[in-house]
Amino acid sequence: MKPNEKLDIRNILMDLNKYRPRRRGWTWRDIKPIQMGEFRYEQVSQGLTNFVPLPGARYLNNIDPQPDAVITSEIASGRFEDDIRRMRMAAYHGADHIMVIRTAGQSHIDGLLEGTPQGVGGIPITRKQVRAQRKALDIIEDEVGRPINYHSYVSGVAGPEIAVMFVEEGVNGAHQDPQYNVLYRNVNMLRSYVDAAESKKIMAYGNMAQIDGAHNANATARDAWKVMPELLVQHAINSRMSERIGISPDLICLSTVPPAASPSPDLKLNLPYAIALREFFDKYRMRAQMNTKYISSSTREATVTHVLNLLISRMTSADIQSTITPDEGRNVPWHMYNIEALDTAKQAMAGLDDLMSMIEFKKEGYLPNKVREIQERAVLMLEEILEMGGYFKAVEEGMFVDSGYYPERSGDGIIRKSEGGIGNNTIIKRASDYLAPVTAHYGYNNVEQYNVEYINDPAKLIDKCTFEDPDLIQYIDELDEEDNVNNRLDDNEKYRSSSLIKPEVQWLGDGVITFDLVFPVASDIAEASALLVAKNMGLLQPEIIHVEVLHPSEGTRVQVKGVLNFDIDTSKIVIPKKEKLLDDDEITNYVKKHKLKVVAGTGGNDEHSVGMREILDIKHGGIEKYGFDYTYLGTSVSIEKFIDAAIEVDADCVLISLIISHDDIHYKNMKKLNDYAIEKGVRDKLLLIAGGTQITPALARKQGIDQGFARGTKGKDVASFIVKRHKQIHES
Ligand code: Z98
Repeated sequence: MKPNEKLDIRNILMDLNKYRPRRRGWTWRDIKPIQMGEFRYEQVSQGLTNFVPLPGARYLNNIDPQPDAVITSEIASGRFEDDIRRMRMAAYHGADHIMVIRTAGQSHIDGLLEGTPQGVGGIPITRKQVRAQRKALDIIEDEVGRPINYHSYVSGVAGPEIAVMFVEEGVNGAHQDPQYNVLYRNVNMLRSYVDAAESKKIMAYGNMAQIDGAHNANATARDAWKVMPELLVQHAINSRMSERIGISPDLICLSTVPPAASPSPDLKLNLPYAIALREFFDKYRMRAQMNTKYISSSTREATVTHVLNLLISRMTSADIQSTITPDEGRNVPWHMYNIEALDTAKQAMAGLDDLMSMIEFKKEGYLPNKVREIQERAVLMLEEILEMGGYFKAVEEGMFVDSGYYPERSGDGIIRKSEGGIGNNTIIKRASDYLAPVTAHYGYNNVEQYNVEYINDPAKLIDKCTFEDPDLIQYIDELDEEDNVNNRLDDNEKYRSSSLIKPEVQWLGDGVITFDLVFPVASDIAEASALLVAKNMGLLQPEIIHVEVLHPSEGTRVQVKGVLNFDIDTSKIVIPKKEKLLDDDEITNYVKKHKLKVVAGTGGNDEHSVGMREILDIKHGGIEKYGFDYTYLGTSVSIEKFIDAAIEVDADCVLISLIISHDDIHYKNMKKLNDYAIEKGVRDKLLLIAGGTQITPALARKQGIDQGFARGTKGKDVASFIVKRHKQIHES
């Protein structure tokens, strides 16, 4: 695949029955310090072959340092075929852990689903869907040049069946934690632990990474920061069980979330917790999820929480860094939020590279005292659980997700009965001659009664099982005639195979757009007005997705979404031709021959000089390299001074950088520049060029200057333009 080619979903679906995964098991990043451009990075991994760098990287030769931690993108649009395209976007932005959220209620389904029905809040996890996504990820990982881990959930009443299917299909990681079933899905406790034993054994065989479910306690508890001691207990129960069953400690990942979020004193609460956790569980891996409990629909707020959490990840450790934030608060899992969150992690982690080689934690005082206190509370809780008669008894007594700070108790913990819940009474004791001729099976299997040679390899009794011979797998295609991927692809085929497009947020052709408005009124009137705007714009299904008070009476910001009901025919669009640039030698020879001179600076009250230096300095490929003689006037230069200086040094061209755009000041200054050059009688022999992020070239020319250069301009664009225009004027 080339970056400019689209993934063909129909092609991925073709011959899926013959697809075989390339590998089993989890892959960590290949971590090694790298010199990248001008900078040395310590906490980094190998770079990508194809990638989309951070926006600011354009000033740094488009470097794209990849952090040491595996980076997760959680994806769940309800249609797996659209999620495949999003996975590709995510991989280009640095995700190598694609976690697929499953559809609401699947944890209560006692068996595997087949086909590819459309999901709600996630996608139905089925063999066909898993296979198609793993196959697509093979293509995507070749493109980016890095293995990508594929992940979903092995909890719920079909845990062991799903675990088997995952190992068969090359799924690389999964959530597995019986406590999740018990507390949040009310699945019977005994059944959950029996299933977990089997599931973990299978995951261990498949070298899958396991993520536990402790983080759900702080998402559920009323005062999340009070649940810290319990979180340690939950991690202990699941990780110890997993290791005893055979999962390698290197693949046991503790799902940790900083329990509090600003405006609470974030670091004071979360840092001691993170240290307490890492000290107790140093042989396991940390999967750092961000706090999702205290976020609203503000993506900005979510991003700040995410960055503070990333700081904790950098100060302690994170082997897997999650990037879920803006989606979770809005419940709108859209492409752009996946990508925003990935960029947030990438940017913050690169920015915080090697932090701990420069600072250290205090060895006395608040921090170590608090760490110790959390650990002591956790140990006390575990001791009380043992005294009570063990885990099941403790759950019956409501010991978990109680909002008191242990040993304080509020009496609002989740209570489950050993005899209750989904799947109660479904455990059948194995008969004394029980036999399951399969690879990776928990508990006794009596193989020696049949063939003592196969005691460690029971599948040999039937030659092979599906783990050794994938041809034995029953691949079932679509079962539902209506609700399947073929129909969905047919429905929006025109957006795949014609020149028609529509904007989208999550599904091809969904037509959803969003926009921001500010009204000078209180929020209730602003919301109603925003809906009226959407209606008058012709949008279908208008909805308010976010409201922020700028001032109780002076202003309200409203974000609106709606659906466009027309297509855009790209074959009818006239795309402005890109200016063909002269080659380097031609520019250099001309500049030298004519001894071209330039005066440059940032105009008006503008202090932003980075962009201008990029255009001028030889180091960044600026015009200096072509032999231009330039006079740099500095920042906040008056408009008159540009022209006066040009006259003084007999320059051929003025370069003015205008970043600030409030009240169109950038355009006003361009006009002023042109007027003053005319007034001074030098307009004919002086080229006037403006640059800045908010400049539209056509609007710049309208102010009378020769050209405007917008975001992304390089020195060569400017140099080539000056030479061409100079030639036109002087050689025609
Ligand atoms: C996350 N976005 O962790 P159903 N098993 C465990 C879980 O933690 C979860 C599930 C299963 C969060 C999601 N976790 C929270 C141990 C969910 C999900 O199908 O929703 O019940 O399973 O990344």
